[in-house]
Amino acid sequence: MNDRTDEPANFEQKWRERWAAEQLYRTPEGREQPKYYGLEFFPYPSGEGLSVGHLHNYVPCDAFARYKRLRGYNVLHPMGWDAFGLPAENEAILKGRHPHETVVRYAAEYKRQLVLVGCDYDWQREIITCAPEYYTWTQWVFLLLYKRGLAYRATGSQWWCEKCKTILANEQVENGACWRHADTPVARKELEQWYLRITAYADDLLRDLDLLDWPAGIKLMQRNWIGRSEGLRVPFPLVDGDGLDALEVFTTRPDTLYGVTFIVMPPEHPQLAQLVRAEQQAAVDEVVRAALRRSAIERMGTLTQPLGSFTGSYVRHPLTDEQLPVWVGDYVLATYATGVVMGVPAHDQRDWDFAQAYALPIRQVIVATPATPPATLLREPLTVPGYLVGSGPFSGQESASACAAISAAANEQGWGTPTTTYRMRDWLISRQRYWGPPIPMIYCDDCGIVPVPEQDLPVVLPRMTEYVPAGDGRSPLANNPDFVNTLCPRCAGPARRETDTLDGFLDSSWYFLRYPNPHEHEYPWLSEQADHWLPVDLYVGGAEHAVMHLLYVRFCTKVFYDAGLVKFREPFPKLRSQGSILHPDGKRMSKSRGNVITPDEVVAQYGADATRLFILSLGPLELDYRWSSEGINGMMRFLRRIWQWVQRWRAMPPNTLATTPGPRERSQCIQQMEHDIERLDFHTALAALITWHSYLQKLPIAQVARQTVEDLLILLAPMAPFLTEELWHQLGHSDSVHCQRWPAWNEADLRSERCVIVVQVNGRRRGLLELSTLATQDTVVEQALALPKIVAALAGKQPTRIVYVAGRLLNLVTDAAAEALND
Ligand code: ANZ
Ligand code: ZN
Ligand code: ZN
Repeated sequence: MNDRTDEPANFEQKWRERWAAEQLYRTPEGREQPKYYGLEFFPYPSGEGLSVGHLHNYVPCDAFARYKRLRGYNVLHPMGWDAFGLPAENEAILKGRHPHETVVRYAAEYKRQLVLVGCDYDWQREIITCAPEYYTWTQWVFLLLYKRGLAYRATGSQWWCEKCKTILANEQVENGACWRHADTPVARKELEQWYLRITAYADDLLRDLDLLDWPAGIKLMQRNWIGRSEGLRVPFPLVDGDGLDALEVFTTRPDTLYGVTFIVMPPEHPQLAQLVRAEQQAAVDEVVRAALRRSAIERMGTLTQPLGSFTGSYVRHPLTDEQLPVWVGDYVLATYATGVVMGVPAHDQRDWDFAQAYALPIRQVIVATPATPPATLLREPLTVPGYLVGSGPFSGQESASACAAISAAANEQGWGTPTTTYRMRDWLISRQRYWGPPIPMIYCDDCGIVPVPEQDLPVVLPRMTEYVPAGDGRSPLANNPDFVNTLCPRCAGPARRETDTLDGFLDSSWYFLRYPNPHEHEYPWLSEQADHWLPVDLYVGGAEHAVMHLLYVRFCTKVFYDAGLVKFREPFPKLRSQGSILHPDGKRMSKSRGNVITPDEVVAQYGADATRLFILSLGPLELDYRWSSEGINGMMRFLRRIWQWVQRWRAMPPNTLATTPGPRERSQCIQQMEHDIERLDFHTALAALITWHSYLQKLPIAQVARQTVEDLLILLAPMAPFLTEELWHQLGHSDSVHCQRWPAWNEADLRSERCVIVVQVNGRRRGLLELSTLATQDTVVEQALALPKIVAALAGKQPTRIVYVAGRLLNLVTDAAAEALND
């Protein structure tokens, strides 16, 4: 008896092959059923392969797509490869291979691992961004942006990483270092580059955040990243400007205008040299040199002493006509707003620190309560709003109304302009690297910049053996004369191609539109398909993409919408992020630490179903968890119990009399599972199923109807697809368990036992709730909070304490009341 048929190794591989051969997960063509489009961030296939950590993204999404299929949805659940870009190229360089080779190999390996754990992707729709069939349309997207005035070329001082040997977008600079090379401080380099005008969509991107069902943290990061500020621009006329007439500042606190005692410009300011007087030159040069060595964090933070020096120039205050000194200071950002700050040390922390460091005058113009005189000696800046003093005609007003009044006066009298500024910059899209779609632009001496005509796409990335960047600021494509030299599409004269390539984030900014028609030759996507499948119903991926990918893809979608190419403004109305899976020792898994656990080793030992169940049993998706072999062992025991129970049932003589036992337990289980799975709470859905099975297991097997066994298998199928398929066939079926219908629960089964719960707010009776006796505390609270009378009684407050006497009484206590009770 060494032939254990319940060993997963004996049946899992069989089903992998059969499902693939039968194309079980092929996306249906029909339009009668409701659609479900589920998507996970497509990975960049790296040589390390998948770790079990990646499964925390893919397995719950897979189980959910399977569940949706059983619920009668037409499911589109595709997978592809984000294969262009720096990480893929760097890895190929490291391995001494060509990226063309490595990405294809790595992608095949990822696919094998995803199939291994039972993922149900429709592989007919697999896409890879480095294939000409795909990047034709990435180049087309760039041309679309160009035609709409959203792509432009400009020279600027850019962040350069010495290790990546390329320009980085602002988003790719973290703490003054490269996002991929934390040990490599970025440097400034002057280059002519292509930009995408994402700032034109700043307000739309901000406003539509309200439409999104996304994790609050990610929305907040986007909001901060966009960084909208309303304020006033004020030019301060120069006393002796040597050709320059004024320095314009931006302030969000016009109410502090009378408190300005100096003006500060950053070391990078283009007009700085013009303003420095001979006596100050040496000191200013020293500050500029020292500042450029500091990281952005050091410069902007309040922890380090600001560096500064007087320039020797003065401006005039537009209202008081007073002369104010112009300083250079490294806490001012050259790229934010106007790049010049009015120093109000009495009311701004950084200005205060600067004034303290360089003994500059401090003038208080805001007081906390009306009509109090300013302090004789201010000990710290008063940064909160208050009432104006020493502010001419505006004295006595409260900060908010003074801001409005001063802005209006500035506008009327012409000495200032109310404006909105954004922290976000335009998206720097050119890379001086080989591994990306060539930017489809041509330079002609006679015609200037000429876009490649659409019918000439793709501009094929030539195969080059020398693709490693030299670090001279030029793309390796510049060394390929066959690529560079071309004819001008307009005048047919000799011309040169753009040799920079597109940032990898453009590839991922439209890929979700490709899956509905991955093999389309004439268009990037077909509206008939896009209108049907999009937007994506559920998008799941790591929170590390909060600002880059997730902002760019929203921007591109809005451009497509404005161009009439899609009917929706947001690609992903619902987003979830999964937490990490840590090694049992609590550390992150990484190849350098040598602690990566692979799906291969785990599946070989426990089987794919037990691996899946363990991941699904962990808890809320967004949290981090440790890997644990005890946990998987527990899941393996559960699967074995199911197996043995079904075998016992099969061994019974056919019994047509058995009726469905415990209808209430059954309905309760199904109802609970639906509720939980819709929230991706597979851990509690699984618990409900285990509870039902424990109940059934205690019954004499002769009392169990075939229907009950089959229901149980279907309910388990999304989570444990292999075992359920095997048992389903053992029950005599020839079709797949994954093509069945999710069993229905019965209202009547649950209704039988109801109870009436008294709902109190702060101990006073405010309403009644009739519910099933089985309702959990969460459900009771949820429903109580929806009662109009309770909403009224709470008056917008959140209960801070909840007292629940099961089936009888619920008391919601708010903070204020709790405090009153304590008094
Ligand atoms: C005077 C003032 C007085 C300010 C006060 C604040 C408080 P947010 O809200 O982030 O937009 N600022 C303007 N441009 C800057 C630059 N290029 N680099 C560094 N700081 C700059 O910040 C706007 C405020 O940041 C502006 O308002 C300005 O300081 C400063 F009691 O002006 B304020
Ligand atoms: Zn780098
Ligand atoms: Zn020409």
